[in-house]
Amino acid sequence: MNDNPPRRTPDLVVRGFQIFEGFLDDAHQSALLGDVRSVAAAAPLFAPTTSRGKEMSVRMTSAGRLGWVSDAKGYRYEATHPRGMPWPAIPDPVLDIWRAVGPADRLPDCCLINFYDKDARMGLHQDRDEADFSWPVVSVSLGDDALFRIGNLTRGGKTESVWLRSGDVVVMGGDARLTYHGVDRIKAGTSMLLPNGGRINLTLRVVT
Ligand SMILES: O=C(O)CCC(=O)C(=O)O
Ligand SMILES: [Mn+2]
Repeated sequence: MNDNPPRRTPDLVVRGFQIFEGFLDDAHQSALLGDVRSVAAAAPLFAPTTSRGKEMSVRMTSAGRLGWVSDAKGYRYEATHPRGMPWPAIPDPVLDIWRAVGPADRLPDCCLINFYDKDARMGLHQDRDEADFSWPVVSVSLGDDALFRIGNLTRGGKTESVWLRSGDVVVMGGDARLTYHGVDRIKAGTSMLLPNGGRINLTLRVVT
């Protein structure tokens, strides 16, 4: 990110989700991957379970004051990793993305890091574990392409899908803050960023 990033307009708006295609160039993606690896070295990826005990296919960890966890007690934010360590700070280059596309008056409390292998997916859901939905969610894609599905403000109804590619940034805010969304599949071999393939998604959120 340069010192004074120009405020871009989104390349695509789908049901209120603003999509900035190729927001991060290759050098920024590689640098960000290094930052994500440092976070995962301090706070290892874990496989969350749903409250019904089913293991999710996506592995996760977080950076920031609060991290998102899910287990038998349900979905929530916690100040520590399931193994007890504090979450590492959100790397500054990640905050720069929020500074470029997000609101200026507050920084995110949480950077959730999702790792998808070629078979992982994420079912349609709303992001609703935060206290104030007036703050947007900013999402960053790294690695293999993902088929991202966008639904409605309530479950059901017609959906639209877009491919998210490495370096794309999505802002989910305003009237679309509670729109259902999910990841249907990962297309293996579409990016060279991760040597063993797969996809990393970062989601930045104001939690409290
Ligand atoms: O992986 C993505 O693009 C979306 C992730 C997501 O919706 C979430 O973590 O809540
Ligand atoms: Mn989500």
